[in-house]
Amino acid sequence: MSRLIVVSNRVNPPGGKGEESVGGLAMALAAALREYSGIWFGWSGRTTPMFTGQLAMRRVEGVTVATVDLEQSDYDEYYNGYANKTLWPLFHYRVDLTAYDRTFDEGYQRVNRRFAETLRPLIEPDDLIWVHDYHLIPMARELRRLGVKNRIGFFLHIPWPAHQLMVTLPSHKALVEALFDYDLVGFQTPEYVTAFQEYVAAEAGGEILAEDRVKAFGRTVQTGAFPIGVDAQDFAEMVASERAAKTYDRMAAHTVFRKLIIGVDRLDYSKGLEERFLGFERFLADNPDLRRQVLMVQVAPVSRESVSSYQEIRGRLDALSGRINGEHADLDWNPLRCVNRNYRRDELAGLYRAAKVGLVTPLRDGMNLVAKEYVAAQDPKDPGVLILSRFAGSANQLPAALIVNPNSPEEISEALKRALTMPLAERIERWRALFSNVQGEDVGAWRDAFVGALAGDDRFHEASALAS
Ligand code: GDG
Repeated sequence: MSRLIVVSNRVNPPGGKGEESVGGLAMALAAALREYSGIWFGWSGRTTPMFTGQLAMRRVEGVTVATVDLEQSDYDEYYNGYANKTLWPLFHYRVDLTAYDRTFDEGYQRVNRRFAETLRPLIEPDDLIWVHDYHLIPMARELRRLGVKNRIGFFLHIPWPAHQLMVTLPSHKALVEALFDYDLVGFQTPEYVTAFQEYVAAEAGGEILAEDRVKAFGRTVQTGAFPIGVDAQDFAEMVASERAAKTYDRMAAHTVFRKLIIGVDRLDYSKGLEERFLGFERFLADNPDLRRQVLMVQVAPVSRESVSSYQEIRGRLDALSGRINGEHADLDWNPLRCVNRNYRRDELAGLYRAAKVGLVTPLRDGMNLVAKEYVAAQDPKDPGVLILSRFAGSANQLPAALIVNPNSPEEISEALKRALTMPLAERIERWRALFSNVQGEDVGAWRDAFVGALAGDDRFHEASALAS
C-alpha cells in the first residue's frame, strides 16, 4: 500500500498546538496520514539566521510530522512576499494590492527548491505526494529535478483567477508551466477548472482533452474540481459540548428580544468585511422597525499582521463600526460588535447555533468553510438562515442559501430583512437542502476523492480495502 506524503506551508496536526485550534482540514489530513502511515511535511513556522535544511521529525497523535526552519529573507520574500503580497491578492482579484517584485519571485523559487531538497530523502518509490496551495506551486518541478518519479498531486485552496488577471503576473507562464509537473491539479470548483483551462488554451496553445485532461508544454495533466467540505459530524458533536452550550446560553441571554447575526472570518480584505458592514448599515437605515431587534457580531481574528494591507483593514473597520454604532446605538444597545479575537472551535459552534443569520459575504473565496460550519451547527427544528456571497466557491454547492452580491449594500440589506422575517417552514426547507450537501460532501469525501484520483482509482480501492 502506498504511503501518503502531505506537503503544506504550515503543518498543524491535531494535538500539536492545542486541540481547539485545529480545523476540519487538519483533522481530515491527519486521519489520512494515519491510515496511509504517511508524513506531513512543511515549514516549522520558525526562522534561523541561515538556512540549514535540518529536518525536525516528531510523532503527534499517530502522525509523523517533518518540518524545516527558514531564513528571515525566505520568510520575507517567499511567505510575506510572493505568497501573501503577490499570489494571494492577485488570485483574489485585487490587482491593486498585488506586488510585482522580482526578489519575491526569486525567494519563492528558492524556498520551493529548499523544501524539495529537504523532503527528497524521505520519499520512497511508491509514495503518493499531495502538495497544498499557492505557496508551493513549483514543488513538483523541483522534486522532478531531483529525480522524483512518484505521482504528485496539487490542490489549490484559493480561486484560480480569470485569464486577464493571470497575465498581469510577469512570470505567469513559468508559474503555470510548473503545474504541468504534477499528475493531478485539483481546484475547488468547476469554474476555476474552466478558468485554468482557458488560460492554458489562450496563453500556451494548450489542448483540452477528454475528462478534463489538459495538454501543454509537451506534457499532460489531469485537472478536476474537488470542493472541500467540513467535518459535519464533528461539528454536530461540538454543538452538544459543554463549552458550546455555555457560549450559546451567553449569547441567548444577551439577545433575549433580539436576533443575532453572525460573521466569522480571518481579518482579510478578501472576506468583504467593510462591504458587509456597509450592507448592515443600509439595513439599519432602511428598516427602522426591525433595527432594535438585531445584534450583529463579527468575529475577526487578526491574520498576516506583518503585511501592511492587513494592518490597514483593521483601522478602517474600527472607524466604520464606530460610525455605525455612533449613528444607530441607543442607551442600552449597540447594533454592531466586532471582536478581533480567536475563539475556540467549540465556542464558535455555540455562537453559530445561537445566530439566526449567518452572514458570509466574501468578495472572492476559494470555497469558504464558515458557511458550511454555520449550516452544520444549526438546530434542525429551528434553523437560522445562511446569506452567502455569489463569489464564494461554496455558493456553487449551496444554492439554497440567500445568494447575494457582496458589493451591493442594497442586496445585503434586503437579504437580511428576508432572513430575519423568513417563516419557519421555509427556513427548514432551505436548511435541509444545505445540510444535505454539507453532510454528503464533507471533508472526508473531499480527501478520498482527491487521493483516489491521485492514486488512479484502482490502486486507491485496493489500498482502502487493505486498510479496512
Ligand atoms: C482557505 C481559502 C477555503 C475563523 N475564526 C476563527 C476560526 N476560524 C476558522 C473558521 C474556518 C476557518 O477558520 C476559515 O476557513 P475559510 O474557508 O473561511 O477561509 P480561509 O482561512 O481563507 O481558507 C478558503 C479554505 O482555505 C479551505 O480550502 O475554504 O476559501 O481561502 O474553519 O471556523 N477558528 C477558531 N477561532 C476563530 O476565531 N478556532
